[in-house]
Amino acid sequence: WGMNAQQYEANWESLDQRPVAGWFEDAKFGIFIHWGPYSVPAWSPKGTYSEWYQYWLQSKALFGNGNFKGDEVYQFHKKTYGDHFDYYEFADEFTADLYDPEEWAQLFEDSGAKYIVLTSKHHDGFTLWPNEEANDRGFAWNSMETGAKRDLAGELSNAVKKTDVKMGFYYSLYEWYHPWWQNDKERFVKEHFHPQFKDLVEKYQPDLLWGDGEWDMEYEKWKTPELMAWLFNESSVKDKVVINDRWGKGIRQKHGGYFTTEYEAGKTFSKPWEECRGMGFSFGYNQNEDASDYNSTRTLLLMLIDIVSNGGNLLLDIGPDARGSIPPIMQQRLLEMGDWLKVNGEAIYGTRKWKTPIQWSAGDRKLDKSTHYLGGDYILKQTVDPAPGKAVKEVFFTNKGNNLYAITPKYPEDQLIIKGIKPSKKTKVELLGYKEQLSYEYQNGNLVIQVPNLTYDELPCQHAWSFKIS
Ligand code: FUL
Repeated sequence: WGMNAQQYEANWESLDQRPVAGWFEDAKFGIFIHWGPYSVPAWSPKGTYSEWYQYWLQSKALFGNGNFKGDEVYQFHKKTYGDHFDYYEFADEFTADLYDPEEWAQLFEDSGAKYIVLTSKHHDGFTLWPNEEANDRGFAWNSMETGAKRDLAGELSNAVKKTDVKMGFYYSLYEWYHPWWQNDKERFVKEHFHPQFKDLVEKYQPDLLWGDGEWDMEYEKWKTPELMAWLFNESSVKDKVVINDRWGKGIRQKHGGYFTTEYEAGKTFSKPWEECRGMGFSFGYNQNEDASDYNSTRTLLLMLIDIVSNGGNLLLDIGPDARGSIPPIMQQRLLEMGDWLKVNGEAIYGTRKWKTPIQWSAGDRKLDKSTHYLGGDYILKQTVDPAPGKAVKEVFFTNKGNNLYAITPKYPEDQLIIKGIKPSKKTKVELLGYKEQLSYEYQNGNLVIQVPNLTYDELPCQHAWSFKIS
């Protein structure tokens, strides 16, 4: 994809011409990591984002208006840390003393994820790497000079680059309480945002940059077309870097690199795209979420399969704690997804959307509103547990070359019927992870596959099964 044969101009028309590197669309599964001073309290009301802790704390403290659940954070904060404990003091308790980047990298590999995206800086402005601009508030506000005293981002980048997993950084454009952001936006962009972003790029030469916090200001004022033209024409990653679509108000799902959705499963695009979400709801670690708030491995896998059959990637989030441990429930979900991908990865990685992404059963396909996208309910209702009269997604398809993969969320009893597929003389059918070829017939315009009757222990995997039709 010789993407750098050309110089890009500082406008979206030109920048949009640049193809998204093929590895991104092949990768399908990535891990998002939200980690920062908010990982110290690691608390917010259920159904909210714990990485927004400072915002809710301050809005209550400043305006006393009990903003969207803000009051609960304020009350929690007062009770736990007292009246005079400032959010900025969390930096010293963000110790990362159990942080082992090599161990994290091993977990990512074992999960089957092909890329990760770490919050280099969230909306609180704290950087996980030594950066000068982070301190232009007048005090140290980066991980190298506070609690952890380490280059957390750089260490992870080094560890991950020794593996086949690609390294990405999330980067928030705006910062809630940066004085220049509040009083002098031009100065914020010129003296803070642009040089800081360039420092991140040139220090770690990431494979992917995930902008965010863009929605409060137009791209012209952010001068992101200029910055992206620098990235594509001049930076050390100009030939490889992948970007998302959050680079100014109104840009999302219109311009940039690949398109992003956030708890919006069900949308699809012709451009490469990616759905991000937590395992429960929050992105940052939220100790208020219980085991029952976490989606099961099966639900998460069905989400992945659903998204992949629609041509997208899943960027699934984890929230390490302040000491640098990844909560075991998150590790377990990742490892179990990895077990499934070891058997079924062939039906996921490197595939593309097929002309028919999904085979539905008869019935009504509309979800009722209570089956929302925030939990995993929608996917369970669409696959294994439909309400009466509702259609169910019987088969998810993916395509790679001459192979069609049919992934079923239920292990078929005796037969799997694939509608409208005509085998040729050379057609072979296999079940991934099972040694023998499967026999099939062509009946009434459908491919009818004979499925071996296997016991629980004989099944090649759990949760979903992949039939390869070549
Ligand atoms: C959002 C942010 O506001 C959230 O905190 C989170 O980082 C998510 C991925 O993007 O827009």
